[in-house]
Amino acid sequence: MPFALPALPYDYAALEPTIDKETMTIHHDKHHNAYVTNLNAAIAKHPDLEGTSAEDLIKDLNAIPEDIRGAVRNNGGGHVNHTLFWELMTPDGSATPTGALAAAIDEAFGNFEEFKTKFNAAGVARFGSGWVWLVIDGAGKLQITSTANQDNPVSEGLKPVFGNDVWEHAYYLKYQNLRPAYLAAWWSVVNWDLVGARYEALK
Ligand code: MN3
Repeated sequence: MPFALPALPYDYAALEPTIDKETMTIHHDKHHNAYVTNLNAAIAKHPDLEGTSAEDLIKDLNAIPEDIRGAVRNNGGGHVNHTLFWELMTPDGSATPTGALAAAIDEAFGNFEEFKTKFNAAGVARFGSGWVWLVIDGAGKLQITSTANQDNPVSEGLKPVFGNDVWEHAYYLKYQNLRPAYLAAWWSVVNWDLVGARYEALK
């Protein structure tokens, strides 16, 4: 089995009250685990792909054999997206980005508050299930984008700096239908040290 469920880098209850323990447990142990199981099942049909990373698999989906392309898109994306998602949250992060990322956000969006407003609006506007992202585009500029289902911006040639999961499974137990309230609260658990370092590495 080439892919494995990574352990959460903190306790299931660590992000309370923003994200409750039960949501984290189901989200990680059931949803993410299912993406890993289904990705392994797909790759087992084409063992020549066993040495390829999940991110490389979804970077060029046209190169994936047609019989498993949909499964790799959904489950490879699900694995990559959630692996990043757990890492980019923390119970004890700083309140705002710093350094090069903070400067780039100010340049692209005016200031951090305006950036958050636009990011939250893109998350609300995503109809159905999906993700909202901060990405670096081909010109090296920051953009807010959103993807459907488990699609990841790398499939479009973009570099995701961080993203938020707006599937109902990410917030429904605590926030019910109030996706805007979840999006607004989520900023308090972002790991800006990791996200800032990721921006430096990707730009
Ligand atoms: Mn999810």
